[in-house]
Amino acid sequence: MSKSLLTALLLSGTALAHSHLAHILINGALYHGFDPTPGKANYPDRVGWSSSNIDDGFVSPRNYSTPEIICHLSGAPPKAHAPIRAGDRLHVQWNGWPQNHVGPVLSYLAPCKNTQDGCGSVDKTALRWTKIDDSAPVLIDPLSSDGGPPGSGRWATNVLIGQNNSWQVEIPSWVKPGPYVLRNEIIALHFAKDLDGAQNYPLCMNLWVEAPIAAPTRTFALDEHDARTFYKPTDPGILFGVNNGTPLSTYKVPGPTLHAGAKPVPHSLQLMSLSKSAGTPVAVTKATQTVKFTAAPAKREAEATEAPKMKGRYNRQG
Ligand SMILES: *[C@@H]1O[C@H](CO)[C@@H](O)[C@H](O)[C@H]1NC(C)=O
Ligand SMILES: *[C@@H]1O[C@H](CO)[C@@H](O)[C@H](O)[C@H]1NC(C)=O
Ligand SMILES: [Cu+2]
Repeated sequence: MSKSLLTALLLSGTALAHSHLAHILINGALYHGFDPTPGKANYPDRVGWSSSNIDDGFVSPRNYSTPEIICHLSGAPPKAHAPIRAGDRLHVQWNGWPQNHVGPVLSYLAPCKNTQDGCGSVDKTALRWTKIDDSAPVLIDPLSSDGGPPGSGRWATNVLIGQNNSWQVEIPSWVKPGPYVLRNEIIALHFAKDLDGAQNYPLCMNLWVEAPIAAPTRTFALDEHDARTFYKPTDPGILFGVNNGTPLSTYKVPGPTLHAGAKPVPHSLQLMSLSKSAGTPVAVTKATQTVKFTAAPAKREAEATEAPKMKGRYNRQG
């Protein structure tokens, strides 16, 4: 039996709460995410993708080349989209985050092309992504006042926790109007010194990008990365001894290169956003226009169909 398998077995009893997408906020308007825990009746007008990770868990490096890494385990899109102008910032609100789950926070954007309903029934394997945030640079804080081990520094996750577990993402002003999937991801590195020890938490949500707030000064083409090629289990930013005294300055954020036209919100400007109103999600018709989303009644889908199938599958380390 391998050492890491033994560790996994020893830790399997300690089911820690990890996280999911609680909601997103766009200029104070709140749109619902998705809660995969059994028995949750999710909002019918949610913009967060559904998944089958009923323990709020993660995707493992061994699944980096499978569809699971795209939008989490069995990820599937909702019909609704949150409208946002190009150049606007949105707040991704995670449902909590454990202090020890340190790592980078990443964001990717993919247009939904050749569809009749925007991203509402998009084939996730056809999505091609542009990295718009890699939460770099990692701040160096030798006193490690944020709960990390001595010398470990200050990770993007520490900043996220400090802002009520939320992260701000800017949609670049040159992004053309239309339907998009935003993929916000935390890679937790607390077990990443072992192969297959990193934990990826990708959250997907549907957006309807509208004309920019201000005309862009430059335009760019989007990148075309397949999420199944983002990471390899042996990448230096994936296989990384976070508690080994490895200097944080040597940490290399994994995945494709940040797009030259991306405008990540720096750590120092990350802040909380209070909900002022309920957002009005839209349904996309003909991929070029929208109507106000009118939701069917909520189904208790997790309870009815997911729970029995999932039983006993999630003996995983926190
Ligand atoms: C990995 O993928 C398999 C097959 O798709 C899935 O059953 C399993 O739950 C996944 N686990 C993790 C931790 O990624
Ligand atoms: C903090 O996050 C929770 C969800 O995790 C949310 O319900 C709450 O409104 C947030 N509080 C603030 C002040 O943003
Ligand atoms: Cu966890």
